[in-house]
Amino acid sequence: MERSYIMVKPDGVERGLVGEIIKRFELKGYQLLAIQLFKPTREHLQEHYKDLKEKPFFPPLIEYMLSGPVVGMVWQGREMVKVGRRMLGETNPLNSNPGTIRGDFCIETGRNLCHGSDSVESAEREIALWFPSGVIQWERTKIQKLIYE
Ligand code: DAT
Ligand code: MG
Repeated sequence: MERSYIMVKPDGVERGLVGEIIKRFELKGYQLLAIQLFKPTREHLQEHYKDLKEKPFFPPLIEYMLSGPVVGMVWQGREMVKVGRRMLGETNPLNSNPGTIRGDFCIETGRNLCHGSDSVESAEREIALWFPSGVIQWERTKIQKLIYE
């Protein structure tokens, strides 16, 4: 089982899309391990996006991420990182297929609603950054056998 850090960005929170995004991961069969509304500091966001700090879009990205609260989540399941990103869609929402979150609900790269870890290593780094005291590792009983062989 893999874990991924999935985050609803300020536009998604303010537009009332938190429930819709949670619903998609729940209906897929993934398991929620942690969820919290955060008002992160600039330093925290710079750490989260540190791989992008040389990019020209880094300053506006940080301002956008500071524009309101975000909802950070940890989801767990088989191939969670790859499938989670497929469920989010492409970085540019105009390249995202209908049926994906970005494909269905947004238009601009700089307002693309959600974040998903891009590798297992970055997922574990991001989970430790946003949930430093750890997450609840709970076992599902009956439903686990209905979702996995
Ligand atoms: P993703 O969020 O799909 O993993 P990323 O990690 O490359 O994409 O970039 C993080 C965020 O930065 C992305 O969600 C939106 C913004 N961004 C990425 N590429 C951009 C670009 N070319 N122009 C403007 N913003 C960009
Ligand atoms: Mg990324």
